[in-house]
Amino acid sequence: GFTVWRSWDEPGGIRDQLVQAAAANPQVAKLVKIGTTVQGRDILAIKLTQGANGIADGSRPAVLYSATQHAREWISTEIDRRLMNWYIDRWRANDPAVRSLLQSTELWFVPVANPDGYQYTFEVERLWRKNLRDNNNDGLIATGDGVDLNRNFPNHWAYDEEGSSSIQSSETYRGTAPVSEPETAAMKGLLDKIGFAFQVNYHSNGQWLLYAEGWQIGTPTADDPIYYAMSGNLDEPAIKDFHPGLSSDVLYVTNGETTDYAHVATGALAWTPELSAGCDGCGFVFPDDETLVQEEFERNLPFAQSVAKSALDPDDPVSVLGIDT
Ligand code: 0X9
Ligand code: ZN
Repeated sequence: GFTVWRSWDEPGGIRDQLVQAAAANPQVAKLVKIGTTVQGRDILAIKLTQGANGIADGSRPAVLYSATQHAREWISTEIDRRLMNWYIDRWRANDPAVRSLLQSTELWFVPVANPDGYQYTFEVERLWRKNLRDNNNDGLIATGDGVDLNRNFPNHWAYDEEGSSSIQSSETYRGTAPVSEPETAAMKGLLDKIGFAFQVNYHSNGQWLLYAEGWQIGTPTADDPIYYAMSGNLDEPAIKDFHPGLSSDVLYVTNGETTDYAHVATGALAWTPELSAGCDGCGFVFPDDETLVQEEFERNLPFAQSVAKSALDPDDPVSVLGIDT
């Protein structure tokens, strides 16, 4: 067994932990089923806000921390899960800053946006990326199956072959239509319903802090000064040693990508942090090492907190955070 990593299905796994976190903290946490996967698993979100179960979803300024659209990127689930627990623990300990934050703001967590694929990486193929769509309908999951959930959103879906692929076996296969996948519909439904001020969509790896839009180089939204202010610069990045920048510019172009949709269709400012590998050459396989995982969490905590604090006044992080646009 692993020290750190837990699958979705196992007893005490991520699914159970989300259910239990909500059940144990009904005054601040609400479990929301946002959809059902191709194979029938629940897609689960947790909302944290004071009086979570007695107040309508989306009635306060909101932030979404999502993770593991790509099955193999386990560190992203772990960062998201630890962040959720950090807020719950601080709330339980009566931390005045967290109490006050959660009276005014909703923090949403989707630690596993692709539960089928995530489970598959524990049981069958550690480096699986996509969902478990049976592309050729042969009743089996094999190489060639799956849709890249981060290419299946409506914004500029299928815009070109560089940013996504029409070929089923490609790792960036976009699916047969925008939102063809139930996992995409679940995330899109949540984005549409809540209207988040910010989304932080954790992926791995490479230590990038990417912001939308990323469907072509020079996409005009990068002129939003708040992105610059909140992401920092090369000398002083908002996440230590993460290179900030427009996703298409510093990494590569994508289309049908999640944060582009969140930005253009729902008005969120949306980032894709590409978390650390954990060692030179570890790639997507972050070491099963509590110290390294906790270090990665602590590295990511300040930016996650800044985003949460800014939700109260998303147009003016300057006044909230004291940073200069
Ligand atoms: O390709 C992706 O979906 C993300 N990288 S990953 O290695 N985790 O697969 C990056 C998406 C960020 N958006 C753009 N680069 N436009
Ligand atoms: Zn990814």
